[in-house]
Amino acid sequence: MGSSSPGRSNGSYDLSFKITLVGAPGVGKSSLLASFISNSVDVLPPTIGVDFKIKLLTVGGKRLKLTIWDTAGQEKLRTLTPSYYRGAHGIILVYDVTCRETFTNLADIWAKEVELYSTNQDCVKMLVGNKVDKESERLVSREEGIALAKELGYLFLECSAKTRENVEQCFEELALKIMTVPSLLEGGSSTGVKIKEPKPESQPPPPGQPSTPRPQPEGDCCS
Ligand SMILES: Nc1nc2c(ncn2[C@@H]2O[C@H](COP(=O)(O)OP(=O)(O)O)[C@@H](O)[C@H]2O)c(=O)[nH]1
Ligand SMILES: [Mg+2]
Repeated sequence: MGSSSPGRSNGSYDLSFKITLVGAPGVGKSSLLASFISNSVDVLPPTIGVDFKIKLLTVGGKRLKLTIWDTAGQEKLRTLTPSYYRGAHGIILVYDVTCRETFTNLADIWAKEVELYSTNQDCVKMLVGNKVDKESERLVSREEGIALAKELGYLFLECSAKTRENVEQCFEELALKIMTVPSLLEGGSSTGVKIKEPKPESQPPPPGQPSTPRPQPEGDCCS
């Protein structure tokens, strides 16, 4: 991961940020990323191996390079490794507004993982409720989302990867917030300032290699 220092070699961007997407299987993480990257949400192949995509965009007058890490299906067994979180400037925690379990899991599981593994102390987090196009099937209210985000100290947005409603705003608002955090702009993020030691058994596998599953697989209520 490149640092956030300005003036990278090819001069095509001012700042480089790593953003990680997490959340239960089926909430629409890959769709959200595809929607943001390509402006289309065609049927996606299953994610295999470590997956990240790069998008260049201008936010707040700065040319940004966003490297966005998607989980590679490991979230089904909750085997995300520290490499997903290491050096992240921003983390988007996604739930499905039509699946309550994905919302309760965020506070119980994913927010704790994020706290454990994110190496940038001031890493910006955002709670995102996806699939708002399915309004008639909604089971998590906007107010509940706002309340949880407030409790956790996260940014909050609702969006639809399908209609693209608020998709760009998710990434732009996150990037704008990152740009207000001096410690995230001072470089050094490429190595990460470790504030907590990851669990010894949770070292990341090489890309494409499966990691050792933890017990208690999480069910997928949304697919
Ligand atoms: N209606 C609707 N379906 C969505 C949306 N986002 C994702 N999906 C669907 O939800 C399913 C899971 O999406 P996927 O991106 O694979 O979820 P992931 O496991 O979190 O990466 C797929 O069938 C998607 O087409 C959305 O905003 N609205
Ligand atoms: Mg996926």
